[in-house]
Amino acid sequence: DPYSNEPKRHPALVIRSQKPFNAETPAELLTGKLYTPNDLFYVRNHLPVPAVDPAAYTLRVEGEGLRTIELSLKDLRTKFKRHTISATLQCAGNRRTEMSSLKDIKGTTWASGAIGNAEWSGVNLKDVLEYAGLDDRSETEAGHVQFEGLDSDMEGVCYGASIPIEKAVYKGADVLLAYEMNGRPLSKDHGFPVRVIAPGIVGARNVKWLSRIITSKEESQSHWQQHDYKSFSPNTDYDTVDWESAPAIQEPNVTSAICDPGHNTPVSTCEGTIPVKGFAYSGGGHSVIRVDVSADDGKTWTVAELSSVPAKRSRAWSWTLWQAEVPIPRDHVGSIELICKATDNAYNTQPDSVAGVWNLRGVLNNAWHRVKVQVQE
Ligand code: MTE
Ligand code: MO
Repeated sequence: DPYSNEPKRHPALVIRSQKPFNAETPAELLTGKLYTPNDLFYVRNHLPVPAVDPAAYTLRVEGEGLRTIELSLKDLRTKFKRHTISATLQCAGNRRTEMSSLKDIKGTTWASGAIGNAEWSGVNLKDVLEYAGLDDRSETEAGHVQFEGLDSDMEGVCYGASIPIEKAVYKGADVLLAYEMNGRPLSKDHGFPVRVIAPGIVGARNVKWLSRIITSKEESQSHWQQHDYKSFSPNTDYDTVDWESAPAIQEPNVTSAICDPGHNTPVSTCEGTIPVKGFAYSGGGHSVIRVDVSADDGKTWTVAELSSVPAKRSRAWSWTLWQAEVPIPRDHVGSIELICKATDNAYNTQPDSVAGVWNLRGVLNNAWHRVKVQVQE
C-alpha cells in the first residue's frame, strides 16, 4: 500500500479525502491566532506521503548557470544562514465549494479553511542558488526555478512545480527552503524534512519533501504547472479548454472570508450588532488595507478592525485577521446574510458574485464571502 506511511492527524481537521489525504482547518479555529497551530494547518497532498530517512536525505541543485551540487540536511543547517519569515499558505482551490454549488467542478471540495499562516525557518533559496554558482548580474538564461518532491505516483512521476526566477533572486526575495514550521521541525504532512516556502505565491508552488531544484529556460512541465492551477473564462469547459492559453497561477488575488459566526449558526445580538471575525489575504506581498462587512446585502458596510504581523514594504506575506461589530436592522429575528470583502494596497478588491469568476478548475474564488446566520430573539 503506497499509503502505509501516512501520519496520525488531528481529529478536528475536516477531511475532504483520505487517499491522498486532504483536510482543512474548521473555520472557527482559523482566526483565534495570527499563527495557525501546526497540527490544525490544512493538508493538501496529491500523492502518498513519502518516507524520508533524514540521515540519507540529499537535495540536488542543478541547471542553467549552476554547477550541480548535493546538500545534506547538515549542509543546509551549517553552510547557510538561517532565515525566518511569517507567511500565509493558501490552496488556489480554497473556497471551491461556493463555485461547485453554482455548477459542478472536478476537484477537492474546500470551504474556506485551505489556508493558514505560520512562521517558517530555513535557508534562503537565493543563498543556495548563489552557492551553486548562480550569478544574478550575469545574463543567465534561466527563467524559472523548478522544484521536485519525493512523493510520486505508481509510474514514478513526482510532484513538481516552478516559480519565475525573479521571485527567487531579487533583493528582498524571501523564498525559503524551510525545515521548521512555528519553531518545530516540519511534520510529515507539511513536507519533512525540507519544503519550499515561496511567500506571496499560491500553495501549489510551495513544494513539499523537496528533492531537486532545477534552474531552466522553461517552467516546470509537470501536470500541476501545465494542466491544473490555471483559470479560464466561465464559459470555457473541459471540451473547449486550451491549457496553453492561460498562465500558471503564481500570485493569488485578494480574498477574505467570515470564519465566525459559522454557516447557519444561531447568534444573539448585543446592542443591535453581531460580532464577526475572519481572515483576509492577498498574494505577491500585497498588504490588506481594509475589510468591509455588511448585513444588508451590501447597501451599508462596517469597516473592520485589522490585525496582522508587521511586514516590510512590499513583503506582506502574512494574512490579516479582522473583526467587526456589524449593526443589524432593529428587532430583526431569523435568517440574515453577512458579507465581507477585502481591499489590498494596490486597491484590488473582490467581485460581488461567484458567477463572473467561475472557472472549470474552481480556483481563485475571491467573490464576496457570504454566511447566513440565524438571529435569535
Ligand atoms: N508538494 C508536494 N511534494 N506534493 C504535493 O501534493 N501540494 C501542493 C503544495 N506542495 C503538494 C506540494 C499544494 S496544491 C498546496 S496547496 C500546498 O503544498 C499545501 O501545503 P500544506 O499541505 O503544508 O498545507
Ligand atoms: Mo493547492
